[in-house]
Amino acid sequence: MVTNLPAEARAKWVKVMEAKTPEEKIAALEEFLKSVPKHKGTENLRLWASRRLAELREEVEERRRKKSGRGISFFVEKEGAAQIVLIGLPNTGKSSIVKLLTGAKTRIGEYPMTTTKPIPGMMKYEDIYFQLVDTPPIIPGGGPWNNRVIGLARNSDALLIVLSSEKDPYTEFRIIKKMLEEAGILLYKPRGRVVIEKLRMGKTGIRITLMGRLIDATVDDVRRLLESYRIYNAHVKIYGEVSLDDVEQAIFENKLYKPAIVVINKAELNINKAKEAALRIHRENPHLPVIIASAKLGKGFDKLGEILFNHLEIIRVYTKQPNGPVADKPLILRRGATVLDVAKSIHKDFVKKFKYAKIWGPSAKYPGERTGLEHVVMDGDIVEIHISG
Ligand SMILES: Nc1nc2c(ncn2[C@@H]2O[C@H](COP(=O)(O)OP(=O)(O)O)[C@@H](O)[C@H]2O)c(=O)[nH]1
Ligand SMILES: [Mg+2]
Repeated sequence: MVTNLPAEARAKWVKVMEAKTPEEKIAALEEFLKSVPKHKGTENLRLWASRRLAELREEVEERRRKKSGRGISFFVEKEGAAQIVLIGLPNTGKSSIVKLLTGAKTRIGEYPMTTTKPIPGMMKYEDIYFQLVDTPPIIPGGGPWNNRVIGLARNSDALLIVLSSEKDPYTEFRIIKKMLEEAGILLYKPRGRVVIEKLRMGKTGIRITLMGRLIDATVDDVRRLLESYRIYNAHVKIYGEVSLDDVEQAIFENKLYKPAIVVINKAELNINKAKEAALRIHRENPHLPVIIASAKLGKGFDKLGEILFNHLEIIRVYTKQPNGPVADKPLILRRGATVLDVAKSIHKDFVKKFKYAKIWGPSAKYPGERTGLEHVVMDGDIVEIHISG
């Protein structure tokens, strides 16, 4: 980035950070934008700030709509193991896919823009459900729902990017990827990550925790950079490989990684085009699963549940009370979770009173293995926690 922002602009940014309500944030951001000099070095920052402004204005508008009870709310309560938001251009088959996989009553249109609000439905996978959310279309060059669909994407657990083989699936993918990136949503895990937690209370100074490494700067450089933005109390966490630019970027926005799966729909209309696009997208984004499918024929979605499950990096753990039956509904945890996470999700007191756990299943060395809180659990484990008192 290297924005070389003048002191005035940096001071204005402090006001943005301190703003509490969306209205205050909007006012502060407007002031900030005015103070940012217009040159190549600040181009991305200005673009980002304008977009953030647009999103905040939508948020305020949305709240007003909700209060008045009129208009359409875009908020969708999460249900099931994960919320998966569909995203795509008009007429690509998003509504057809949600209807096919969940039975949700969402309208399918011969003409574009039939969907005007998000509609959720539940898709079964083994013993869990994924919540699929149908959405209005993204329209290149600006559509009435673009910002709000991006907002839904930001809050989701994963995305299903829906492309149509009818026209040009590869170009559609590029458009959506670019739009998400401009909103700070990444489809791949970045090589490094910076988290800046601003501390309000007390004079703690700047604490820097290196879980990874700074590639072009020292810890003191980071401290000086933050101080130039008048950030004096913060905890900075550095994961993976991080440059000073990444740190400056993180002062403004935290980039967000969203797992995504690409669905090339309407494949029966032009199977060669679908395959070509799949290859190209896969070559350029080797981490992204790509599915070739047809909602019309109901084909290509057999493996979607399994792919989602793996790509989301979640696991199922079944709890049981000593001498009790195994819960039939699993806890959903992140891969790498430990007995501590299991205990926490049962009850906060379970961590304090913890004595030991007994484990059956993939992570147990033998059935009923006794472990401590640090034991890493795996998909399919049965965990019995013993507490004192
Ligand atoms: N040929 C074909 N048409 C489809 C397929 N999926 C959806 N459609 C049709 O494409 C049109 C738009 O579908 P819809 O689900 O409303 O798309 P949305 O705008 O992305 O929600 C409708 O006429 C659907 O019947 C498919 O796999 N193949
Ligand atoms: Mg639709």
